[in-house]
Amino acid sequence: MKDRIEIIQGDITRSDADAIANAANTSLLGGGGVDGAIHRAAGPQLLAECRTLHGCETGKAKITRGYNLKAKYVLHTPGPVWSGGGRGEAEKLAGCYRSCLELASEHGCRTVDFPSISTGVYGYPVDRAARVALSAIADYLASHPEIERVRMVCFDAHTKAAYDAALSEL
Ligand code: AR6
Repeated sequence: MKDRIEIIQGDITRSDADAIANAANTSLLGGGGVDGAIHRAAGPQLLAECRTLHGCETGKAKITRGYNLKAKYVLHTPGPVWSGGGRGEAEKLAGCYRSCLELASEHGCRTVDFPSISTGVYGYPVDRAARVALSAIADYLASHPEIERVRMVCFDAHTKAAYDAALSEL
């Protein structure tokens, strides 16, 4: 599976993948960080569709169209807020990646791009988040050949270095 996972540095709003994930909150009504950037790039129709979804649980995901994005779909997933690691954060974070990939498969996507969920405002230590994310992705890919490529789109060099290290340990 490792050969179907790529780590790059960049801006996920410019992604040409079939679907991109959004590090959302449980309201699905937008926010700062990558969520704000995705809503700005997709245009107001994205928020209009999100309003019809009535939120989403932490660790699950909901899908919308991508509107003005190149990506056909957005996979909205609220990550866990880090509170020391003893509150099921890792299971919830793995659930985010798995739930997004399940929706992507159901909708015929072959390529999916993710931001580093929970490692901004939600405070999840990036080294730990990277290990959880990549093992959840690798587990999914092992039984789902329909997904050809999953890319982690890291906003900064420090985040990319953490995912590069986690991938080499996988
Ligand atoms: N492309 C890729 N990654 C980005 C981009 C971008 N354009 N912009 C930021 N990042 P965060 P969270 C990175 O805070 O921790 C929102 O308000 C960023 O550098 O966006 O899951 C939501 O509504 C970091 O590495 O998400 C929630 O309330 C990563 O994306 C809350 O923040 C995630 O940072 C979710 O917090």
